[in-house]
Amino acid sequence: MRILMTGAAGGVGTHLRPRLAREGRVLRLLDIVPVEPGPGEEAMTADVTDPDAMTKAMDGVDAVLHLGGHSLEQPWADILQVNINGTYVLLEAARKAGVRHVVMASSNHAVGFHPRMAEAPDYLFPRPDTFYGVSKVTLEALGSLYHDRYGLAVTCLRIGSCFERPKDTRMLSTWLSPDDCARLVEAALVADGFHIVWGISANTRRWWSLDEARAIGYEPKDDSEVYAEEVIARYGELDPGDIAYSLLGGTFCRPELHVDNLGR
Ligand code: 15L
Repeated sequence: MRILMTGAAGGVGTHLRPRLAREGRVLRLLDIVPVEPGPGEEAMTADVTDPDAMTKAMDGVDAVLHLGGHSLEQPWADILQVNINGTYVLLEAARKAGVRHVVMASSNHAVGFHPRMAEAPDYLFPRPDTFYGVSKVTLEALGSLYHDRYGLAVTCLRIGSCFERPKDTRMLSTWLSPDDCARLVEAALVADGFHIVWGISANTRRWWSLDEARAIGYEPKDDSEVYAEEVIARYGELDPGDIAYSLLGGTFCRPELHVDNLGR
């Protein structure tokens, strides 16, 4: 089995590479910056918005894991080209190559302006908090289209915060451990149909449902609670009046994230 991983040099890609390694599996690592392949890996330096390069990248591929694109807020033109057009180019190349399964990194920021709730349901209606969030809504919409129109199996992961450990108090709720991320990706890589699932660990303080992710076979094993004492001692409890606590997207919802303030 050959899996094409876009955005392989990024944070999530770097966590996943060793965790997705399997006997008989080849990971084709694609990124805009060069990546050094290890055993069981092959690498390709390419831009996801380049249709010819993406056609080549799909050759002999059974499944795609799309992590490429901007992972934070950027000016509209960059989001449009890299995240939105890049996802279209990728899906189009996958369809033409007859790739069966596509797993894509969406984000909690697709729904970031929803108020925090005890357990937000799966398939929560889009309420993006940034242009970046809009691009994740579009990614989900494109995935839905390519499933319904062309029959691709597509799973979109509304990832919370995928880091080695929670970096602040909000992440006690939104954390996805790298090991659980790999478990979720493994389940998604063989899921049929179209799904949008939350990408979080089994955090005691989680704000989001795990039902749909469990329905495709994800069994999270980690819980951020083991870090709670240390994180709270350092950062304190979340202030209920703060956007970081009252809205799902946290600080991405802050007015100062307006694109005029991004230095361009
Ligand atoms: C995301 O979508 C970002 O890519 C990541 O850097 C984190 O900030 C994460 O969301 C989050 O909400 O913690």
